[in-house]
Amino acid sequence: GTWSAAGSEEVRCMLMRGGTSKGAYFLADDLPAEPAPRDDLLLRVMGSPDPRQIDGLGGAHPLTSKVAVVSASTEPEADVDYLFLQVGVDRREVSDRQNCGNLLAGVGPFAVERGLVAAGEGRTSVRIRMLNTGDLAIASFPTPEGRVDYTGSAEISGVPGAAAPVVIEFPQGGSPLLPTGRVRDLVADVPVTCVDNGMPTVLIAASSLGVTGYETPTDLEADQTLTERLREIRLEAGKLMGLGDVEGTTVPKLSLLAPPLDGGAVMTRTFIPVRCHTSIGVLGAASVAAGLRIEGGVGRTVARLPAHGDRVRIEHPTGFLDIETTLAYDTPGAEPGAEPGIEQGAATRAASVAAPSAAPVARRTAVVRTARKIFDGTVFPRPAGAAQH
Ligand code: NQM
Repeated sequence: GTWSAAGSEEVRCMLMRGGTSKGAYFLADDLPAEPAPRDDLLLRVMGSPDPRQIDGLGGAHPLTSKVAVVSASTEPEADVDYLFLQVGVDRREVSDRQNCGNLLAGVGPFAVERGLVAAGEGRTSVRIRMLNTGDLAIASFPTPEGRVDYTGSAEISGVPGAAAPVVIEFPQGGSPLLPTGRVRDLVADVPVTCVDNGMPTVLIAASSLGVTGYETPTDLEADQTLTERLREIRLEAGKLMGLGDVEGTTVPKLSLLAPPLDGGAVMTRTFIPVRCHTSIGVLGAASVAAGLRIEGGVGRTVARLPAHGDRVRIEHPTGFLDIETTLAYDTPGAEPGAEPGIEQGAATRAASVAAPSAAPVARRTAVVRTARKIFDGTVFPRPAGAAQH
C-alpha cells in the first residue's frame, strides 16, 4: 500500500465475482510482502472483524469475504501464482489453510487485466499454481481482440444470468485422495468418508445425522443439535485426516449427502464449516464427486452414479454443479494411466487401501465456472488502530 498526502492508505484492488463467490483481487506487489502486515491490511480492507463488515468490502458471509493474491510465477510449469486468503467475517483471522476453486475462476482474467499474462488469439489459457495446496490449474476463457470478454451464455447455479465460460482443469490431484488411508471411518459414532480431491471434505449421509439433506441452509444452521454433532465429527475427522487441531480453521468441510432430487448424482448440504454453503465450493464438489466413486465409501449407498468417465452432477441448495473427474489406482511400477478405473474391479483394491501405494488418485478434474470484473480501482482500508470491539 502507499500513503496519500492526506495520510490515508490506498491499495490497488479489483473486486470480482469468481464462480459463486466474490472477492478482492490484488497483485502481490501491491500488498505488504510479510504475512502479518498483509493480513492486518486485508482485515481492514474487508471491514473485519464485524458480522456486517459495514466498514469494508466484505459481504458479511465467508463466501463474500475472500481475497486472491496473484503474481507472476517463478515456476516453469505455471504462468501465475495464486494465493487464496479467507478473511474472517466476525473473527480477526486471515487464513491460507484452504484453497478456493471459485475465486480461481477470476484469476486468469485478472492476470490478463493486470498485464501479467498476454491475451491469446481469441482464447487465453493461464497455468495457475495454487500456492495453498501446491496444485496446478489451467483456466481458459475468451479474449477476443486481446481483451477479456466476460459476456457469454454459460450459466452456473447460484449466479443469476449468463456469462463467458471459464473452463478450469486440474491435471492431477496432488494430495492423497483418502487422507485417512481408509474408504470409511467411524467418527463420533457416524460413518464418514474423508476425501481430498483439492479440498479436504468429510462425506456423511444426511440420514445418519437425523436430517433429510433437503432442508434449507438457514434451517440447518439453526439446528443446534446438528451444529454440535458436526463440530464433534469435524474435530475428530480433522485429526484422522492429518490436519491436526481444526478448531477455528476452515478445513475440513463437511458435506451431507442425500439421494438426488433432480436427475443428478447426489444432493448436498455443505458446511464451510460453520455456515452452510448456499451452493457448494468447486473443489469441495470435486472432492464429493471423487468420493462418490470410491467403492465402499458412504456416498455409494446414497448416490446415483453416472457411468465411469461421465460428468458427476452434484446437486446443492440453489441448483447443481457438474464435475468431470477420473480416478485411478496408482501402483508402483505401473504405466501411468494403465491401471483400471475405479469402476472396473476396484472394490478389492479399495478394501486393502492401507497400503498407500495402492491408494486411488484423481487423474484429472474439470469444471466450468464464470467470473466477472465488478469494480477496479483503489480501496481505502479502515485506518490501523481504529476502535475495535
Ligand atoms: O471448494 C467455499 C466457495 C468455497 C470454496 C468454501 C471453494 C472450493 O464456494 O473450491 O470454492 O468451501 O469455503 O468459494
